[in-house]
This record gives sequence, C-alpha cells and structure tokens, in this order.
Amino acid sequence: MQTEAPRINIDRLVNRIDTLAGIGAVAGGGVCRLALSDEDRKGRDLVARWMRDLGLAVTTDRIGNLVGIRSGSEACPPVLTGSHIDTVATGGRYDGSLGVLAGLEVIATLNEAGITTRKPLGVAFFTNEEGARFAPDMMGSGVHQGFLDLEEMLDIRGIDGRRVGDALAEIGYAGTEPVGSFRADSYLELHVEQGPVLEQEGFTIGAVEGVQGISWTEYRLTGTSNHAGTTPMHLRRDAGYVAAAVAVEARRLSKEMGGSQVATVGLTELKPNLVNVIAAEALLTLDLRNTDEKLLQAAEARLNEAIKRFASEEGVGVSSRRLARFEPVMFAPDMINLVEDTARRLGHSVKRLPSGAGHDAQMFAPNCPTGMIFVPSQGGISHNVAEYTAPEDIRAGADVLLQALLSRAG
Ligand code: HGY
Ligand code: MN
Ligand code: MN
Repeated sequence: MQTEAPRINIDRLVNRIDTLAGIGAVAGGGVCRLALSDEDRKGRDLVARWMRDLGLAVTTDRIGNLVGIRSGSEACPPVLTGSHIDTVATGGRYDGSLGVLAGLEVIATLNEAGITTRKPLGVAFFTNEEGARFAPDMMGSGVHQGFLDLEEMLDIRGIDGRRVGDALAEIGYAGTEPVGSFRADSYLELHVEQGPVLEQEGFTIGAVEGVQGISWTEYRLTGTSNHAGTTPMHLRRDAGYVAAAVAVEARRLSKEMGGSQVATVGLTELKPNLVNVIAAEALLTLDLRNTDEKLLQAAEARLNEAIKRFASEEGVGVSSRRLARFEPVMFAPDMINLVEDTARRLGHSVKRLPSGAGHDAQMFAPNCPTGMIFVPSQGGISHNVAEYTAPEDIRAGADVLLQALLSRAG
C-alpha cells in the first residue's frame, strides 16, 4: 500500500510544457497554434505520441478530439481530465496545454507508482477550444458532449474562409470515433486562471464555481467610400466611424452595468482601409460576457439597439451574425468541495471563484459532475505571449489534480 501519496514530477511536466511550446513558438516566449493549422497538427502528433508512450488507449473522434484511456480494475465510465492544445495567435504556453500535460503527468506518476485505480482514467484534448480561427469556441468539446451539431460545425468557415471539415481532414485528424455519446464518470480540468484574482489575493489554488455566459456577434457595416478631403462631414456614410462608436459604447455600457459585465471589440477590418478613403465597409466582432444570463441578455439587447441607432444616424447598413452563445454554467458542488478539500489537505491556500474565460469543462457540466482547478497567472496576463505561471504553482495544481482524480477514481 502506498505509504505517502504520490507526487507529480514537476521537472518532467515543465519539460513537456516547454517542448510543446516549441511548436508554433512566437517571439516573447508565446505560441501560435491556431486550431487545425499545421502547427496544431504537429502539436497533436507530439501529444498523441506521449499519450501512447504512457500506455493510454487513444481514440480520435469525428471532430478530431483525442481521448487516451488508462484502464481501471473495473470497466465503467472513466474519470476524465484534459483541456485544449490549440491557442490564439498571440497565446501563452499554459492556456490549455497545462491541463492536458498535467493530465499526462498524473498518468506517468501513477505508472511509476504502480497504482491501478478502480475506475478508468482518461486524458483528452479537444478540437478548437479557442474559437479564434473558427467560431464558436469550445467547438470540439461542445460536439463531444452533444451540445453542438457535428455536421454544422464541420461546415463552419473560419476568418480565413477555410471550412472546418476540410482543415481537419488536411491535418489528418478527422477520426472515426462517434461524437455526442461519450459519458464520463466525472470531468476535472486544471487551467491557468488567466485573470488577476488568485495572485492579487495571495491564493495558490482556485476552486472554480462555474463559467460566465459568453456572447459573440459579428457585425458587417456598409457605408459609402468617399474622398477624405472633399466630402463634407454631414454627407458621409462612414462605416469606420460607426465601428469605432460601437467599441466606445460597449466600454461605456459595461462600466454603467458594472458587476461582471465585460465587452470586447477584438476584431475590426475596414475596407478599403486607406488613409484618405472613407471606409465603405467595416467588419467587427463583439464579445460580451456576464455571470448572470439575464444581465447578459440585457447587454446584448442594449448594444444591438445602439448599433442600429448609430448606423441609421450615419446612413450605414448593418447586418449581424451570431458566432457563439453559451449560458453561464455552475460546476457540481461536490467537485468544488473536492478541489477545495484536496488543496487544503495538500497544504495549499484555496479560494472559490468564477471563471471569466470559457473552458471545455463547461460542456461537461450538464452531463456529469464537473469541476476545475485554477492556478495563478502572473500579472493576470493571458492571451498574450507573456503569460506565465511559476513552477511551484504548476506543481501545486498538478498535485491537486492527481489527488482529486485518485479520490474520484478510487
Ligand atoms: O474565449 C474564451 O474564453 C476561451 O479562451 N476560448
Ligand atoms: Mn483555455
Ligand atoms: Mn484561451
């Protein structure tokens, strides 16, 4: 019988994090592995090899989710962990990758300790969690858990016009495993907080209560290109001006609403995008989030109304397309307690908090007991090449993951 609880090997875990970060590496220590890109393919190949080297039985489903299973003494639904390895274009090396690689580190530690769990354990990574190239985000896990339709997702076109199904086939990860029917005993994901709370308040572990609601909309504004010098201001139909007004109003409204309301105009494209031409067209995206569904709906309605008003005052046409919409999700109380109790048992400070970011875990929450473990992000920075989490915090998070998974898997 194990005398003392096994501990993860932090050097091996950090080494895997750094090795994976070498694929799609960008200046400043960050990573660009947009979903279904060639870098994503290389990252997938590496992690799939590590999964097999650890003796996991690996399957690939029809939207490219990979699940590696370690048998237990009983045949029953697995206790699953994992996250994503796709990144935004200016991503960090921990967002997503930490959860997948910490899951592999748990397997490696159990293999070394010769421990067989009662329930099987699984480590997964899901296709296109970020949604930066192909919206919506959490695409793979949403299909995996039956909330997003496979065929509809395969037909989605990205910001570069590519079709998901074609890009997936091109990187060789259009698997055969069916989707939507996988049932886990439970799901527990380790992820960097990506916000400032744990660091500012001096906590090592976050016991995540849930994920806030997410609303992504694309607006296409159609004005009239004209000469920047000869066109009197009252005769303009300036799509660029309306786009800028939207960003200002989104900021103003969020401040007025307060609470957890946030708003981001992250993508704007002007046509023809020239110094002396009034923009004929503007494409922009609006990312709205709130922990409260009713408030999120209110923010959506008020901003949509404002955009219509700005456009009509400027004589600009407006059309919109929904890119993503997920309601807030609460995690299972017994999983939140498990994270909290395990962290305390291992001597780590722990705080309950909601997640500002979307995560694959939110797709499991309606189907099985689901929880998340957060570790601090230095300076609260993420979706930025400077993203950093200290090794001692990574070790703490991975040890909590190991012990919590052992508690679930018996
Ligand atoms: O947008 C998000 O919250 C996540 O990074 N996909
Ligand atoms: Mn993430
Ligand atoms: Mn992310």
